[in-house]
Amino acid sequence: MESPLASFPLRLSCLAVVLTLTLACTGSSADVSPIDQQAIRKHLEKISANPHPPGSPAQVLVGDYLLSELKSYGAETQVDEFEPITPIGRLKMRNIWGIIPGKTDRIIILASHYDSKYFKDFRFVGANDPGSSAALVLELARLLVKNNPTDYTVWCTFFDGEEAIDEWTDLDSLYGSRRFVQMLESRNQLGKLAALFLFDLIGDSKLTLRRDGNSTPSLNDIIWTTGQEMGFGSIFVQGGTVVVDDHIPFARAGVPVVDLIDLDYPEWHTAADTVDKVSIENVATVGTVFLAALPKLAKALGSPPARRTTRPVRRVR
Ligand code: 1BN
Ligand code: ZN
Repeated sequence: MESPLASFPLRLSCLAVVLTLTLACTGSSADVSPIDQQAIRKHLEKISANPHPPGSPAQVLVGDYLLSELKSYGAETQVDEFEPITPIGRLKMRNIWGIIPGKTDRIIILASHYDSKYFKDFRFVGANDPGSSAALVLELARLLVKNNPTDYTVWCTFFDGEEAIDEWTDLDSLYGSRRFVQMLESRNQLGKLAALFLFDLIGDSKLTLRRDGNSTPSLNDIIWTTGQEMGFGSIFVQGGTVVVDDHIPFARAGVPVVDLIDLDYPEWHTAADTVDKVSIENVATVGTVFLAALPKLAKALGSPPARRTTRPVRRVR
């Protein structure tokens, strides 16, 4: 008679196949995501503890928090201070970014704004706008320091002064991103920038992200197809929208851009945009999909030429 153990390896491999299929069928790709939802919650609570419009003491504290987190991950940090004229006078602002080295000096920017909109009549902490996206970009920085899956240098960037101080106009909005593009131009670094990926309002409990018409279609397609293939078609939905946000100064300068944003958020720019409205799971899903798409995005942007470490050698005939 055949020993009960004789078919053991076969049974084991059958079990492995069944387990793999079960995981695939339950769409649990997010289960293996490296994104730490507790970390996102911690960042969100810190960033959205108080109203923090540009120029306020609370915004200085939020900026200091971003800097100390980026440093704690091992990223080199940079700060650009500026003082634009706004409808309520000059305001001190800071753009902040963490640098994650790659094999080349060509740059991909992952970005969020980190100012909450100034409202004089009510308390606005901006948990989804911008807390959710600023928290995600911090978490992406932590993970990318450990493993940058591209050859690009990645800058995890936080823009100040995205919101209009009064009414949204070309001059009263996007203070930080307009300044950032000017800074890159003045440093002759704009040519090094391969793409900018912007996150904004990504924490609605009914999150629906539509391709933005001001973003680069081929890059949009990579992200939305990845999201749908991973089983998140209810978030990465078909259809389009057109958004003006921090990606526009970059798009105007000829940089490929994507804005991941859901403006269909009932609490948008109201006192009810508080931490309890943010779905940490949806924020994490956006991060999981973006991380899965990143190698494909980098490939689509072209392999950057390797940074020369030695002087070119002249061939002698
Ligand atoms: C995004 C988040 N925006 C402001 N907070 C930009 C925007 C302003 C988008 C007005 C649509 C209308
Ligand atoms: Zn806003």
